[in-house]
This record gives sequence, C-alpha cells and structure tokens, in this order.
Amino acid sequence: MLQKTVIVAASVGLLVIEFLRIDNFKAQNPTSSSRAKGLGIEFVRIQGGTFEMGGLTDNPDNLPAHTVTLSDYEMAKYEITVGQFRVFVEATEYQTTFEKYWQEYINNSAQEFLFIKGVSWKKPGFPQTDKHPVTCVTWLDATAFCEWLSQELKQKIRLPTEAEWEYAARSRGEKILFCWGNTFDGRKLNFADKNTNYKRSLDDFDDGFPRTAPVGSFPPNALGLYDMAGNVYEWCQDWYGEYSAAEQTNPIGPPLGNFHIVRGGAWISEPTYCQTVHRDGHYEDRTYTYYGFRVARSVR
Ligand SMILES: [Ca+2]
Ligand SMILES: [Ca+2]
Repeated sequence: MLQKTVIVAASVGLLVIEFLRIDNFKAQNPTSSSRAKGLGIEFVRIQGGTFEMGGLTDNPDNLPAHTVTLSDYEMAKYEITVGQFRVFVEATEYQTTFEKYWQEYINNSAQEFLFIKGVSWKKPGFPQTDKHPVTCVTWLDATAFCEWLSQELKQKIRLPTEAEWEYAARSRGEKILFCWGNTFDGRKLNFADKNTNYKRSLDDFDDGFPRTAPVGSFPPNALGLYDMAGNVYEWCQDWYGEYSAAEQTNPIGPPLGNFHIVRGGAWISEPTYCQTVHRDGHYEDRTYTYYGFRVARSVR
C-alpha cells in the first residue's frame, strides 16, 4: 500500500514537474501565434458608408472630389510601434529593405537632405523607445509585416486602402480638413513645430516633440484613432493615381503605378501636409525617418 502511495505520489510529482516544465517551456518559447497575439494591436470598428472623397482644397492632387462607398472595416487605433515591429523581425529574422540593399540613407536634417550611413528602423538617428512609431520602413516592409501577422493570426491583416484611410481620418467622411475640424490646432498633433528646427517649422507652436512621439501622445479623432494627423506618414495599399470623378465602391486604386500612397503628414510636415485629404507617395522600396504605417482588416 505504502509502495503504491509512493508510486502514485511520485507519479503526481513527475506530472507536476512535467506541467511546470511545459509551462516553463511555453514561457521561454512562445509559439509564433502567441507572439503575434502579444503584439496587442487594438482595432477600431468603422461603420462603412458613402462620402465625398478628396476635394476640400484646390490642390489638384486631391481633385476631383468623388463619391465613394465603403463596407465596414477595422483600423488599428495606433501606428505600428518599434516594439511591435521588433516582434515580427525577431520571429522571422526579417531584414528591412534598407538593411538589405541600401547602405546610404536620405535623411532630413534641420535644413536640407543629407546622406547618412547606417540609418534603419532600429536606429533612425534620433532617440526612440518601443512605444514610438516604427520608421524607415518601406511599403514592402509594411506589407511583409501584414503578411506575417495574417499567417500568425489566421485572418487577413493588411494596409488600409487610401479611401479607408481618408474616410477614417475624416470620422466617417465628414467634410473636415483636419482630423478634429477645419481649423488647424498645433496642440492636437506632432508636426513641424518649433522643436523640429526645420525650415518648415512653425515657431509659434510647441507640441513637445522634435522628432517622433510615442504613439497616442495626442488626442484621438472622433472615431478613437490616434495620430491620423502627423507623427509618421502612413503607407496605404494603393498605387498613387489621379482621382476619377466616377462613383466607386471599395476602391483599391489603380492596377499599377510608380508610387504607393502615404497619408497624414509627419513630424517633419507643415500643417497642409497633415490635412485629411493630402496625398503623397513614394516607391515601394524607399522610405524616410518619417514614414511608418498602421494596419487594417475587413469585417467578415
Ligand atoms: Ca513636433
Ligand atoms: Ca500618422
């Protein structure tokens, strides 16, 4: 009897040890999907609808205004951070376009473009923490991040379309030039303020940040999305193309192009570039210390 008890106790003990070992193993070796879940990307559900995309200014880039209808979708509340991008890099040993192919990097300094060697998302040339938005990522890098995350989470994660981005920035398509309304307010975004010391800086404003700011440092827009104006430009899925006046439903941009869209302006931008309708773009394999991204997903 005693012998049996000892054996049972020993077995239970071994089981406990085994559980502990498994738990320990899990803690030290998280599966890739738990790593992806651990990114903690928060999404905001956005009810679709019909709006007049573009227009609001006389800039030909955002003309003509045209009617766009969107289905429901979700956008990340924040720009993707350095910490989140690092999880992806460590899981995949991914090398960004610039780490692989570019030894030199064009970086905006105080007054002009300079070539600086060795700049990357890890070391953009200014201080950053894991809570700052990732920069120096190309459209290819942003897309690779989305593809990895889609596999890990077993759901399609992607860059927002340009129409989704603008509709969200305009709080479901309102006729507002800035995320909060029509009047510029230098306290509501990280842009080229007096700290930036750049030729476009507005010295009358002090937003507290010379370069990037931790995501969510400024008030969200009415939908609860942060940094839709300023901080870093955000890559969208679409190729850059001229707008058509035709009505469109869930547009995805032209089939081909030279540049991919970026939206929202950045820490280096003057207010005009932080407007909801402002469009810019770049080659898929180029980037700056002020380009980043946020992710989106369709609602099934
Ligand atoms: Ca600033
Ligand atoms: Ca932004």
